Amino acid sequence: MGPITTTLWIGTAIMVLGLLAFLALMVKAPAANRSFFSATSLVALIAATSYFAMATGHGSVLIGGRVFFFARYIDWVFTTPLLLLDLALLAVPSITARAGTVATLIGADVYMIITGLIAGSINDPTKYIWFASSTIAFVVVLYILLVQLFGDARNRGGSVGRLFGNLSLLTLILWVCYPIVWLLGVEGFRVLPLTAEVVIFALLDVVAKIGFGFILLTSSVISGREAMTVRPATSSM
Ligand code: RET
Repeated sequence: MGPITTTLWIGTAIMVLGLLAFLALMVKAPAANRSFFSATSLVALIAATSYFAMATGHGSVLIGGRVFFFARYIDWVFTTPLLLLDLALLAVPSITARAGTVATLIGADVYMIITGLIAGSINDPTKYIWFASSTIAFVVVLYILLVQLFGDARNRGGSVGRLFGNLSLLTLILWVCYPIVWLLGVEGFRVLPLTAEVVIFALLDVVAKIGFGFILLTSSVISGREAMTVRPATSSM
């Protein structure tokens, strides 16, 4: 088994373990905070599925002699909106009160991944037009997250504001790495060999999904060890 397949199997195992840990944490969680556990567990499940597909050779195709892991984008198109939903649920007491903002956030995010998928599957220079479109949508996502939702979270004050601050900073740092690795990797300028790209994406995916999930779900705000201040509007969704 080569280093790429080994990495993909390790990725699968970590995502499955993360899923089991999140489900175990959900059992003890206050009912009002269950949405965070369901959304984050679904992120781990989808990632485990995608890594399994890639490890077994069913998540990639050859395009002009280069391996293209299309399964990543199927993963990201579902998991990045779910991660953003976690952050939005944290920032606003009721998602419905910010329905327009959250819809724009998730719409821009889905556009970012779909245009990224097209960019990744093209072998001529028009791919950079798709890359640029994707990047513009990424800037919109970051703006809504770091300016609009951050403002909402700060207004909620205390530990919710602090948790949102930490998680959105982690999100900013990790998510910015994705287009950079993509550009340096085999989809872009080929500075990184495929093995390095697969390893770096696996590390990013584990921290952005499982690391993020642990920080969120074990926080006193969400796990219920603190007087409940977060009430996602699950009943009105
Ligand atoms: C692509 C290439 C085109 C330009 C941009 C990209 C951004 C991808 C991002 C992915 C985030 C993934 C996460 C996954 C799992 O947790 C599609 C690489 C802007 C931001 C966080």
